[in-house]
Amino acid sequence: MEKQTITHTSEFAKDVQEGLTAFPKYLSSKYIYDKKGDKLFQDIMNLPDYYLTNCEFNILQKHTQAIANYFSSNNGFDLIELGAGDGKKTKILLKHLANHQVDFKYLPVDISQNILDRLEDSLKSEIPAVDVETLQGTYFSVLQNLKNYNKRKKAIMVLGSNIGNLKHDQAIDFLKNIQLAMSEEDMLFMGFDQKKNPQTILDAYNDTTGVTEAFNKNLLVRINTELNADFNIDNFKHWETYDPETGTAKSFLVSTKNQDIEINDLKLKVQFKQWETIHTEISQKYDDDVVEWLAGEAGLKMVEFFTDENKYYKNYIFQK
Ligand code: AVI
Repeated sequence: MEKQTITHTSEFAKDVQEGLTAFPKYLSSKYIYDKKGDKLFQDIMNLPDYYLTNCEFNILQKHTQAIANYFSSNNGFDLIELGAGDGKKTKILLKHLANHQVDFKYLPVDISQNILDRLEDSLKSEIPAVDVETLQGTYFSVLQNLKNYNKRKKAIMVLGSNIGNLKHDQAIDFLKNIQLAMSEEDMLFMGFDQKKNPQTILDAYNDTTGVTEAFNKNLLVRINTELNADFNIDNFKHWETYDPETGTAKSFLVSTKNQDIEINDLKLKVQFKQWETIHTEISQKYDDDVVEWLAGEAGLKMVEFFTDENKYYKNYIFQK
């Protein structure tokens, strides 16, 4: 019987083909996040060296009342969180709002219905007073639909310095899309990891436990399982760089030997020379000037920020 040809037209297949036939090779970090990638990221957030999560947790804990004051309005408000995750940090705010009987609705947005279902279940048992409506989809499609939602104040929240995984031009587009969904009274509350001692940043992305390495290599694991490829992940090394001038941390996978990889579903053979790289992720670090510039380009102005005692991390409030 003739072997059946599977033609892959998925975005993942297309992007893998494009990135691994380019010079230098690259893959998008957005593909790290399947079920296993989500779990590895949860593990990263619990690493002592990955300071971002704790800093933001502390900021939310210390400034809950002030943040809540910015969000609140006489007719109540809708709290829209883009990339909700497990909600661990958001729950600090939700508990405070519920305890103070503030009139609000929580709308977590995520691409993964699985994550949203788990979040909704945990909220039902932990903070039953919160009115929740989950919204599954890409940020872009959900923002489009939210433009005229409810006609009352919107507080849009993006935690975790997720914007740092975008290059500046993409970050401006992202902010612009949010700005277009906002009206005059709405606010955007967003976390930005700050420039700091370069060693602290490198340590956050180079943990000795190997979790970040497994997270980065999950890209190759996905290509193996979803596109029928034969990457031997032991033949690649996780490598992190940080440029203190630009504030850009970069992740790579480095081929430790000459090797040929077959990606059967793409009918593609990819050759790697020894020490050749695949660039997989950027994690941008910021200062106030850069944040103000990005916001300005997107038609937003910074009205306030909150930080931790080391000034490692900042959550900014923006308005139109
Ligand atoms: C999700 N994102 C903000 C993380 C970061 O810090 O860039 C992803 C990550 N990559 C390696 N460790 C964590």
